[in-house]
Amino acid sequence: MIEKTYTMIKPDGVANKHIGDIVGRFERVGLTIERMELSQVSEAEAKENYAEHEGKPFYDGLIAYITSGPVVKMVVSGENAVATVRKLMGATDPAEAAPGTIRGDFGLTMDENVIHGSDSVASAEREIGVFFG
Ligand code: IDP
Ligand code: MG
Repeated sequence: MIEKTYTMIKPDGVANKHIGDIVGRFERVGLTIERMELSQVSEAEAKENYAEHEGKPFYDGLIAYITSGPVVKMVVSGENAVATVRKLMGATDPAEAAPGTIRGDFGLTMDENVIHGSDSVASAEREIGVFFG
């Protein structure tokens, strides 16, 4: 099914100059970049996006990290876009992420894991609303 997902290159991914490589991986499998914007995530957007993690021990650090520098926000579409982007991202913890995945290739720890991607079509719709209005 053709669907849209929300994905975001996190501040470490931008700072370490992986934008082109990551966008290239999406295009290589045939996904379409529908929207793309480099900008800073506000504290309000960060809290809305990560509401499910409020109260967890890593929550404050996560909000500080995601607002610490520019990110690249994207809407990506295609067949099974949500699952395909998650597959290309790899496991949440870069230490567990397979080589060849974005997190496996560009990350080292869970505190800076390079990229965000929606985990369902419903989350994608919500997150596109948060970040693109
Ligand atoms: P996901 O990004 O693979 O969907 P989630 O469990 O939804 O993973 O967690 C959201 C984000 O919160 C992760 O990408 C990561 O940046 C951060 N995070 C999750 N668990 C931890 C942790 O144990 N320590 C530090 N950061 C974490
Ligand atoms: Mg998640």
